[in-house]
Amino acid sequence: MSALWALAGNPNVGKTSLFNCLTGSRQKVGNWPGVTVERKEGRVRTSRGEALVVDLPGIYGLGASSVDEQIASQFISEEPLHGVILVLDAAALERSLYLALQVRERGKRVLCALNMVDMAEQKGIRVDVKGLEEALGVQVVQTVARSGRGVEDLIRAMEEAELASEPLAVDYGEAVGASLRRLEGFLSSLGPMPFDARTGALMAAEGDPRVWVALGDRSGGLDAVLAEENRRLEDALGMDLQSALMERRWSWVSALASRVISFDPSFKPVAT
Ligand code: GDP
Ligand code: K
Ligand code: MG
Repeated sequence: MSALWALAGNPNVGKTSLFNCLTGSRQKVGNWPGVTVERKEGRVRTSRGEALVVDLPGIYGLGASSVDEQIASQFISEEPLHGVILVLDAAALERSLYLALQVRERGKRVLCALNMVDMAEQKGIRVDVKGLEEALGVQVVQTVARSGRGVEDLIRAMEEAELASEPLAVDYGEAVGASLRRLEGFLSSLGPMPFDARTGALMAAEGDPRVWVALGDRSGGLDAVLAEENRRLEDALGMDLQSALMERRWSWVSALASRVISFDPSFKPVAT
């Protein structure tokens, strides 16, 4: 069986362009089950055989608040993936990093395509690729999907990269960290779930309805546990768990962005 990869990222970062570069004409186009959202899959020839790549709808996070998010995050969560090719926009990197954090936080194996490096160069933006790799625990390949630059490197990385599956550990601080651990403990006590307890705790904290669906009639106590944690955090931080989680993630993202993005000091914008 060929290795299955998901191609994921924000809207308009070049996923479909990259998909076309990777698969050429070896594509199959259809719809996602039950909806009229286009589903593309294609085959990539590698030196080790073949890989199957699925082009996912563009998303900003792994929630379930739109059909696109439901399709993409369910695919990433539930399919037996070899890895996720996460497409990042080098010219608007900060926005891309929230999704990267979320996917890595769930312990998914990720290979990053830092796309649009031509646009970044034109704007005098430099990205510290090594720093990005270390912070996310991923390999980063620079690409220009419009011209095909870097695509051979990406295919080689799909064959050879040792992708970390250890979940990224974000420091949420004492209060939020403790709430997440209690939620995790509660979920573990309910018996087997389709995702690990840490992922379940994060999803429950985000209000992702799929946790409630997965737990079915075992979900009874979850609302009470969440209400209790929200009360604690309102007292300690003045916000509920979901807001605290988002705030901490955005500050993690913006700290990382300011470490790895810089501007070429000799850059002069071209007069138009
Ligand atoms: P998707 O929404 O993520 O699937 O993005 P698309 O592949 O549809 O690309 C969005 C737009 O960006 C299109 O106009 C592409 O031609 C363009 N594009 C994609 N990759 C690159 C790139 O690396 N550099 C530049 N300059 N444009 C790109
Ligand atoms: K598009
Ligand atoms: Mg697309």
